[in-house]
Amino acid sequence: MASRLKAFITGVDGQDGSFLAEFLIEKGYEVHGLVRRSVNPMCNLEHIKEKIILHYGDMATENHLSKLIYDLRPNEIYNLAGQSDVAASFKIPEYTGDVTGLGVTRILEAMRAYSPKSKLYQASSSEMFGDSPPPQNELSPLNACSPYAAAKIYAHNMAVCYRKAYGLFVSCGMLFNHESERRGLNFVTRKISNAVARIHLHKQDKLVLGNIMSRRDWGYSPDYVEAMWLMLQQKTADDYVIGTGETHSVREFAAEAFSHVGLEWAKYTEYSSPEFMRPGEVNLLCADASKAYKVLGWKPRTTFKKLVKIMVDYDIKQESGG
Ligand code: G4F
Repeated sequence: MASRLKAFITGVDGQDGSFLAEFLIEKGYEVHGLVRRSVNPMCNLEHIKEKIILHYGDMATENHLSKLIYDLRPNEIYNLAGQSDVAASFKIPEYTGDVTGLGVTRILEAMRAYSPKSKLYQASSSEMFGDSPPPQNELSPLNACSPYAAAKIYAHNMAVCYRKAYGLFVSCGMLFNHESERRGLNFVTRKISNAVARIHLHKQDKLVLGNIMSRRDWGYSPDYVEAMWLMLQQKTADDYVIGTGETHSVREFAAEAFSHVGLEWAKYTEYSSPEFMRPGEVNLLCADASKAYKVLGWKPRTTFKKLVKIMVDYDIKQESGG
């Protein structure tokens, strides 16, 4: 009998990690995940805790990561761990560089030494494009506007370098913003959906935001984890932009979320708050994902309107104690 494919996911307890774990369990994989001891990993994993094997570790410590990769020799590794909060990266640039940047080098070195047949998915990011003109594709220049973007560009370049130099199977997903009901409240979409739910339920008076004119290409995380998996099912490793090809401003996201509960966004929203403005900003992201559509046969399934509805409805249920 053929043995089950083994996957190892770093950052398994995050939004993408938990959706990816569900997806791979459904496909029959033996799923292992890396979590930090300091966090409670069960928030997003409670419903699959019997079906997943968790390992404590940290992207900042090489020995432990190497030993895990040596012991597991996974068929597929998904590197989703990192300090992913762009605003926070201006406050903790060194830590961001260590885990988001150097973290992948630790994985690549361990793969090279102990598990060269593993395939690696590296979570690259549309934030790397910075002020490159839209629509951005795999050939667009990488122009960092934040310490987070600089760390992601380093990680991306290392992934490409190990693919070329050592022939490792390393594919990079240049994913545009992807959100869900599992998104942290520190990201603008969930901050908005949660505030809208609380205002609707008379638990909060107003929503305070920073720059509402910046535009993002927002998709739904469960659609995007499928693209990650598809990248590792190809004959050769490569880089792919993943996004919807539609761009909306933060203001449009807020307007859509408030209108879903019959409220006028402008009555409840303050913006340009210095607390949430960034020293460096990416103004406009819009994906040209035609390569992924063609080569991977991937397409986003969830529209902007549906995404907003999913998130607001979830938060209303949560905030109502449901
Ligand atoms: O939701 P955000 O914090 O996401 P951001 O910075 O685009 O980064 C996300 O997407 C990247 C992919 O491009 C990932 F790599 C990254 O890890 C993360 O998932 O902010 C979106 C926009 C920004 O322009 C920000 O300035 O919303 C603006 N914004 C306005 N008010 C705010 C707020 N962002 C946050 N987090 N909080 C605010 O109050």
